[in-house]
Amino acid sequence: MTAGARPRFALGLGANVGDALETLTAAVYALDDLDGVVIDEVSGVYRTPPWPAPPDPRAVPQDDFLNLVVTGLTSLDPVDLLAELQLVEAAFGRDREREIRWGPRPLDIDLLLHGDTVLDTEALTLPHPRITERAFVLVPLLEVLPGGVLPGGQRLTAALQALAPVEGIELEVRLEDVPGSRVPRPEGPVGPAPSFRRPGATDSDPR
Ligand code: A4P
Ligand code: MG
Repeated sequence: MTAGARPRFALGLGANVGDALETLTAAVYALDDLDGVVIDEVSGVYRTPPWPAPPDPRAVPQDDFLNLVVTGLTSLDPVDLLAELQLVEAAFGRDREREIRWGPRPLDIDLLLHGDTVLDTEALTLPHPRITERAFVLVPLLEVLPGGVLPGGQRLTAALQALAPVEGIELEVRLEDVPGSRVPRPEGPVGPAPSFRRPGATDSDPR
């Protein structure tokens, strides 16, 4: 398959249990390591208040999340890619049996977009059905897809404007040297957590 034939995907990553920054950093490496997946853009890491927020009765009391969005190219079809994403979630400690919906989790990976695919099955809906309701997705997504338009024609900027005023979403850090990070960044380099060591890396492995 030629590079041009591979669709572009976008993933939303969120974490609010354990060392969320370390998890998100390691998860970007883990995703790029998947067969048939190359990460080419990584947004900043944003600190975001849990969604839904009070007074919404569905709100769950929990810590703030860290969120980021990555894009990349894949030779996997959407269903196979989702299966790989769920394996990565599990590898970072996510246990669907024990968690509550929209509650705390060590790592959540949502498949936001897979090329222009539109799908509505029990296992997979594309585009992700709640993109336009969530500033914690739209803010980092617009960073990596400026001018982005959803299959169906809705502009991401219009979706974000519809949520205004957007409050409490703060840029926490930009990951440097992960797959897809762009250098130099205008804000200057800010590294991942000093304790982070890529699983399986050796001293001779520069990545
Ligand atoms: N599924 C269908 N379509 C998709 C898709 N496009 N991507 C199915 C991923 N999964 C998809 O998802 C439930 C099922 O949806 C999956 O088994 C899959 O077959 P899940 O990730 O197991 O459950 P969930 O995460 O509790 O539900 P949901 O609705 O996906 O919620 P989110 O969007 O993942 O919400 N607040 C902030 N600030 N930041 C966050 O990151 N995250 C959540 C979780 C809630 N609040 C948050 C954050
Ligand atoms: Mg999810």
